[in-house]
Amino acid sequence: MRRQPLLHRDAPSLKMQTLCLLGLGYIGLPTGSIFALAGKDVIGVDPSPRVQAALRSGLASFDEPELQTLVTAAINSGRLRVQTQPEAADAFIIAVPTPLDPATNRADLSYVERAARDIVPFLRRGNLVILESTVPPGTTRDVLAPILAESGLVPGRDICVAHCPERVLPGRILVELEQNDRLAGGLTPACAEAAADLYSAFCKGAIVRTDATTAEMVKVMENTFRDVNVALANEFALIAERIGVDVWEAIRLANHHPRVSVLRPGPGVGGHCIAVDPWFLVDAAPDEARLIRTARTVNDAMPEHVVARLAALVSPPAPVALLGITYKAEVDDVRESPALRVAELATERGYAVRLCDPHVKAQTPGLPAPLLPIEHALRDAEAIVLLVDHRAFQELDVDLAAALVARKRILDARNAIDRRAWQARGFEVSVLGAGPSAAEHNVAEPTNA
Ligand code: SAJ
Repeated sequence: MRRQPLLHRDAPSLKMQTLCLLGLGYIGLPTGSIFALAGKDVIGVDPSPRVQAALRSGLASFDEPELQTLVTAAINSGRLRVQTQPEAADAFIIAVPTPLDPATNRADLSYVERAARDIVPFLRRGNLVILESTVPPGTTRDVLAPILAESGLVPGRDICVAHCPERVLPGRILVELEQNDRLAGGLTPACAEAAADLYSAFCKGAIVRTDATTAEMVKVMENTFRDVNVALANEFALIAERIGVDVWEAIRLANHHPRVSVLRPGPGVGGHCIAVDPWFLVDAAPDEARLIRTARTVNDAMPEHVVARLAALVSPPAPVALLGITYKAEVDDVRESPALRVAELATERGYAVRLCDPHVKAQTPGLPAPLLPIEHALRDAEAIVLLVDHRAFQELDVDLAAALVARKRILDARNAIDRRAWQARGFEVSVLGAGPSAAEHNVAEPTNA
């Protein structure tokens, strides 16, 4: 049930018609498009020439189910305009990246600070400013609000300021944008109310009001919860390998318990959120965040473990086919991808790495080897490593693979293939989290990551 509005005497107008949205990336573009189709006039701002060029030709700048249809409809409605600089609006939404500074493991807030400074000249009394980017707790109050105050307007009195974190799952962004519950974390209760009012334009989930710092903490806690749980699954996999149990069977049985739900082990945790956000809590309270830091370390060590399992199968400079480089299945995103890290490590160790990922564009920068069609990747390979459970790989023609490779060995880091089907075609099948295959029997220490 919606709570009664907590209106302040000097609350700004709740009628927000024109929105200026800074950052047209994974969150900004779908959010801007959905607001446009909900009848708002949206000015989408992004300095990237690549994003500008794509959107000027009516194309979504990344792959996501139904996104192209939504963007086309938004542009055709005339309510989504794309430009490089902000302009005056009723509400401003900041959806820019907050990457990790690799030197310090601290949040790099420079994009948020720049976006805030860019809108200062356009701020008017009664405006609403929303930060959607995931940030360390306290950022809206201690970093964003002071910059906005440079306009001479007082945040929380003359303008509303709120943190409304996105919580959508890549691969399901459009469904979850509309259906998920939303947090409206205001600098004041009136700010929370103004933000909640704006999102009610399209959000069908509950819109839960709170303060900005709590909203920031909640968002980072959610992703940390997932990271720690994946780390536990990964640790179970390492233990299972050590003691000769098949972790996948063990997890299946454990999950029969009504209060147990173990996640899936894999080659590590990637993406721009879950591999990053837990560090915001470690930074906020280094002495207390012991489990969180350890979980990050466990997950970050998984690519090295996969390469150790590969080394037990075949030595460099053997040609190896690495299937999948995205951070998870059915996306085109390689940011912080553990599969990409496996490819880098295997290349460093001297393997002739053949990369294949049908979701990734050939011109993607930073790949350690060129992307190949599946037949080229498999031809004469001495081992296959399945790193991402894309449907295309789960449905791979095993006869074709058997005919192309030089040695029939496959390491499945996602437990995604039908083991029996591959074994029936003569493959030695090794699975992450399960004991070594016959092909690895000459190796004394299968888990020495
Ligand atoms: N992973 C595993 N085993 C699992 C689940 C995930 O190894 O059982 C790995 C994936 O392969 C991937 C990584 O974890 O490398 C993260 O994938 P994900 O699907 O768990 O999450 P993201 O990063 O795509 O999206 C997350 C979501 N957060 C939560 O589920 C708590 C999403 O709701 C957030 O909006 C998003 O982060 C974000 O933008 O913060």
